Amino acid sequence: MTHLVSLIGAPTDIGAGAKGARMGPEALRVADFAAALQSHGLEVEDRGNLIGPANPWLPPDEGYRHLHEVAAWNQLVHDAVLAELRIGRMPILMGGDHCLGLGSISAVARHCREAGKKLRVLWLDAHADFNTNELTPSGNIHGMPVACLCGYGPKELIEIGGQVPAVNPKWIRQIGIRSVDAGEKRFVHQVGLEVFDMRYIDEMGMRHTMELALATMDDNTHLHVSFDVDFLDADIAPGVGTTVPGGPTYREAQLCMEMIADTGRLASLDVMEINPALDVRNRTALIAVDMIESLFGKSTLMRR
Ligand code: HAR
Ligand code: MN
Ligand code: MN
Ligand code: MN
Repeated sequence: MTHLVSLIGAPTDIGAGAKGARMGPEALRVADFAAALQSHGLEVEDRGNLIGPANPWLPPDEGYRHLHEVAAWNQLVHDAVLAELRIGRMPILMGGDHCLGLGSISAVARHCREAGKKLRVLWLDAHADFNTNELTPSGNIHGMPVACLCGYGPKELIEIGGQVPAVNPKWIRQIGIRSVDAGEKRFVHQVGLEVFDMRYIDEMGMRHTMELALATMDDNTHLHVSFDVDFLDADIAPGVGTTVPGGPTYREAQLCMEMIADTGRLASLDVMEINPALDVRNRTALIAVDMIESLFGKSTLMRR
């Protein structure tokens, strides 16, 4: 929608089960993320990194690890993302673990309310991230942001965007899902989340999947993409804390990104969970940059 892009670094793994996603923003910079975006006609400002609490690496307390620190980081992300949207720029959040999708999307939802826009969220992930403190097997809050956005979670997380729930589950489409905990699965069904899991993609193909995921948007839709890099098959993106085999191939993921680009509606983006400590020669940041280039129209030689 706009060609003005702002990069926001959120160097933390406060919600994750492995340390290292705190280095994600720097890995993207080393992979020349800004220059790649500029090569597609975007004007890019790197706002630098947010500065939040350190990771104390504690066990769960009442089903949450680091709840207060997670809330503090999400508040910082919320404020930074909202500030960019209010000046008409497209925020790109460089994570950091995926618990920060909560702050980012809470801000996007608030902006949509203010601007009278409809919101569509594409959640590209191996995981549904729909746990609560009672359902979670780990206490890691990066497994909970979608539930929090839908109003299921602790007060200090669900209220960040100023309205509960921040997001109606009907606005969300999840794509690439292949690892969901047992209780989480029941809850996803109960709430009626629209999930295009790997079985669906295997049977119906990425093209049909994306046609459905992108259907019923219009000129007034703000499209947010929350890209958890573990969405990609672990063979092409090893540098994430929770790899799950059997994800989209390079070509399937490219098609997914290209079809999003073709809508012309992308208005905000999260790039999450890159963990350089687990990576090989920055491969995962490089492939993320490659995918995001397609999200901004790189591969589109011919328009239908
Ligand atoms: N479902 C697991 C849990 O809640 C794994 C969490 C998700 N990991 C992520 N987020 N990388 O997508 O502990
Ligand atoms: Mn706007
Ligand atoms: Mn995730
Ligand atoms: Mn994930």
